[in-house]
Amino acid sequence: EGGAVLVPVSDVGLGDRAAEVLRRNDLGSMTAAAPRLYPHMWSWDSALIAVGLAQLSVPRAVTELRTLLRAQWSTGMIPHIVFSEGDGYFPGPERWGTQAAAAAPGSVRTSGICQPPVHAVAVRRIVDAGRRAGGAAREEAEAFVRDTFGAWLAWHRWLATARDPDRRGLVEIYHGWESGMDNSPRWDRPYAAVVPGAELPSFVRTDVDHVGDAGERPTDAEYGRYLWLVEQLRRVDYDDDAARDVVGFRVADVFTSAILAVASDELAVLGEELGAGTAGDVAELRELAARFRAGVLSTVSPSTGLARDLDRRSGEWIETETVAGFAPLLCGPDERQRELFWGERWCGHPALAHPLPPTVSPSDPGLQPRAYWRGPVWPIVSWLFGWAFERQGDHDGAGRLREASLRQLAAGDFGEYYEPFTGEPLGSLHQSWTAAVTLDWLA
Ligand code: 9WN
Repeated sequence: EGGAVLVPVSDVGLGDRAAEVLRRNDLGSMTAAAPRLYPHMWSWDSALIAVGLAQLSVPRAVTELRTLLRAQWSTGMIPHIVFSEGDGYFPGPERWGTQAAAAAPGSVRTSGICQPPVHAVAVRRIVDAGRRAGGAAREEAEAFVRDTFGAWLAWHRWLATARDPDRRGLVEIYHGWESGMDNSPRWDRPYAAVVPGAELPSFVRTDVDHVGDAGERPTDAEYGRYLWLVEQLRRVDYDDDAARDVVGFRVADVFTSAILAVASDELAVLGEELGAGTAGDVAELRELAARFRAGVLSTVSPSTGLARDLDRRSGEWIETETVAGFAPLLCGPDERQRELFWGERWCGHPALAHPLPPTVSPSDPGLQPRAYWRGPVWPIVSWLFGWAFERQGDHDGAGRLREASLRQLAAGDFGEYYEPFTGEPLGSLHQSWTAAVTLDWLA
């Protein structure tokens, strides 16, 4: 897998170190996203963690996703956080107050918003790992797909209805956290219109206690807006229809839409292969894949060649050039985007420590190299593109991302994100999904 790239000798042991990170962050039936900063299960993290776990133990990877599905709402939504018993993270379950939501599960505490639907990608990886191992691992992986196909389908359906009511082929998000790229400059314009009310209950942040420098995290002003949106959603008990009318942030997110497109294709193939779901379900998933791919392509800016988000409240395109602009390349081959991706404005920029996609173009003077989603390189983003390239038969592109990523990760810190020009790990260290994608790259 990943092309014929040799791992440097100095990297011997990297896989063992990555496995150790996952073991230490293992809470039993879920994996904490990070040891201190994120002591709970996050939705898109758990999928990527399962990709790594599949290399170590297929049953443990299955357990991870079964735990996540136990938190699924009756609407089909998979919540972005499933809370463990651990504390120290803000906002915790009390602040979310989802127990009042009619659709929330009774037995598990969750947040009330979602994250990108990368899960079917992980399910595919688990099946492939199970088949390679054979025997009981194969049986367990395949049984898992048959058992849970309906739940994943419900999740995709919910995104395609509640979050795309006009059937544009674009998923709407109600919070920057839903994009997984919390403070990306993509969201600056829509967030400028979010003005916390005086009624916003006071709060004390904990995240800044767990990173080297508060400058690597969002600002207090940003947190005020994040909490205000939670407050607005909580007041309507997270009801989908009411939320659409009251929430101060409504953006059609191209990156999430691209993930829904490609994940729907993956799920359709799994359904067909394993005889899970009906022929109608599979056809529906194929339609979703086509609709969301078309939606993503409809946003491409003729001048920059990058996909754009659409602010549904103001009706304006968001022109900010971020890595999310490569959404078309994530959900299908795209020659123009491929050239841009490897070109001087992005991975080919001479000042980069490694030829990997930073969250903002290095040619953009607004890039902030240490600030979270405003410039650093996120290994999971590199992994997603590498996975997509491999899937498209672009083994060269996938191999280049793998090789550069393994060099970036060689010191074994498993940073949450990396400074693009120096290669320094930033944010939380021993981040689970960083360790997990390392294991996949090494497999
Ligand atoms: C809010 C867990 C999560 C990731 C997100 C990342 C960060 C949370 C936070 O951590 O978000 O959901 O508290 O900053 O932005 O992508 O899933 O690793």
